[in-house]
Amino acid sequence: ETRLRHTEFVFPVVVGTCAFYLGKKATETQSHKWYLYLRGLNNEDIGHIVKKAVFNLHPTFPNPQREVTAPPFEIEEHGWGEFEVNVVLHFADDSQEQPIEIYHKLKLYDEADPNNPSAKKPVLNEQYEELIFSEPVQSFFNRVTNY
Ligand code: SLL
Repeated sequence: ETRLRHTEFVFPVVVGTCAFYLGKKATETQSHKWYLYLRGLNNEDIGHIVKKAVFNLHPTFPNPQREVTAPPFEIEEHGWGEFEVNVVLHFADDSQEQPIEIYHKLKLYDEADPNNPSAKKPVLNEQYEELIFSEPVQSFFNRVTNY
């Protein structure tokens, strides 16, 4: 299938984590509840472009490779420590694009106030990414730009 030369399609997304200290319910291994997600920049649908997100967690988690095959591309977990998450994105079949990898840090502590884990505020860490499809396949390009 034809690839469009000199053409680029850019799709902005956000990879994020949001963590909540469990306070009185905190235990040694589960001090926080957290969410990890991939979303469109303005919360728009991304399911027409991304078909699967694989979230590779720290090996201390049971079944650390978490696959989400439909939106919302999000997982919820409990844990005790910060680590770097590896996120692999798989694109719609008609894109004929290879998966890409993004690294993102799960933050549990607010560095402005590191000694106060009991702070009631959730700790948010979001990262802007641009998915860049250069010389995209024509049918994919037409489909996503007319979406
Ligand atoms: C380190 N950054 O370098 C840390 C690793 C791993 C956190 C943090 C597991 C939770 C569970 C969990 O929170 N791991 O046991 O279910 O040592």
